[in-house]
Amino acid sequence: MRVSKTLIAVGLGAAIAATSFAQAADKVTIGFSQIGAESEWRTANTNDVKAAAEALGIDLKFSDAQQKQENQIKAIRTFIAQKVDLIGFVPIVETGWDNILREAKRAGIPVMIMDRDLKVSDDSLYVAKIGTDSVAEGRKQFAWMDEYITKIDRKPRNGGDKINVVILEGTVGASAAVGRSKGFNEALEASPNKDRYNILASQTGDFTRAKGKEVMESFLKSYGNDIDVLISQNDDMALGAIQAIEAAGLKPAQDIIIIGADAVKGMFQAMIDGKANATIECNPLQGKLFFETALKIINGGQPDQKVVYVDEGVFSAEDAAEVFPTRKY
Ligand code: GYE
Repeated sequence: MRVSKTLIAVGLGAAIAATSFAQAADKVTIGFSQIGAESEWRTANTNDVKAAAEALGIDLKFSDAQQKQENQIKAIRTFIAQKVDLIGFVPIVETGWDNILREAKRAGIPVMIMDRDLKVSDDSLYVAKIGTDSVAEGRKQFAWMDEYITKIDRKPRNGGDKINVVILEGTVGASAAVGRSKGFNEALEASPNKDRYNILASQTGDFTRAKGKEVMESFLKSYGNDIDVLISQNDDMALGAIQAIEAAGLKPAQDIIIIGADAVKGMFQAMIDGKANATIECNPLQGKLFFETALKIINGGQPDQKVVYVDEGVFSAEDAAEVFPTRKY
């Protein structure tokens, strides 16, 4: 029975169409809890999840948690009651998953994680994870900033002796925020240029454009002409911050160097328009690998690797126009 599920799921559309009604009813069912729609990245991720499931003939039960962990826990509980073949979810924050994952384990339903990392007391509570390496992304944000400051021989705007940096953090407790902060701070501490930087402020903008704008407005009010660099833990917050910077009569990408994360189209456009300097790629197209791995697990196999981090690049204003036509999200 398990084997025939794979054949149906990975078979061509025509093969699925040709199966009997009984076989079609035997489709693999996967429950997936997404965190919401906070960013352009997330929209691309959701679209990719839905398209990948459809391409593999999977019956996807998709649930949107509207940025609330409690909604994710409820959705997972519902999937358990529905006896789905596998549960997938994006952990909105790192902690607080032990109990619900134990419930899934007791019910014999395998769980897979997508995108963000989580911390559980027992790693056997999930079978596989497909995601992105946020610590590496934070390190790359520092490295790009440091090289660029050196390259253009940037001097502090306020005439002082430190390059002043503000940071827009992502959702509090989310691995994508925790990891990016960790990577950035580690790289800063380890840098021979450490002393040329001063972190003026670091605050959450919840990964949204609106919050990014709002928090940047307050940074500008407090630190006015001191700010040299904005490190934004995603592109959407950077795009909101650009509006605040322009409204304050400053030139984004010049007065304030802007470095984001995600590499979404909106940020490419901002770089092409000369309003942002760089973005560290975070690839949301994880659906195909995720569901192929899920099918393997459902049919009694093992994932090739328990944790897979997808490949990611770095893009700057210099190559934005050339790369833009090849971008998929
Ligand atoms: O960077 C951000 C999103 O978890 C990696 O979440 C993801 C982050 C992404 O909303 O834009």
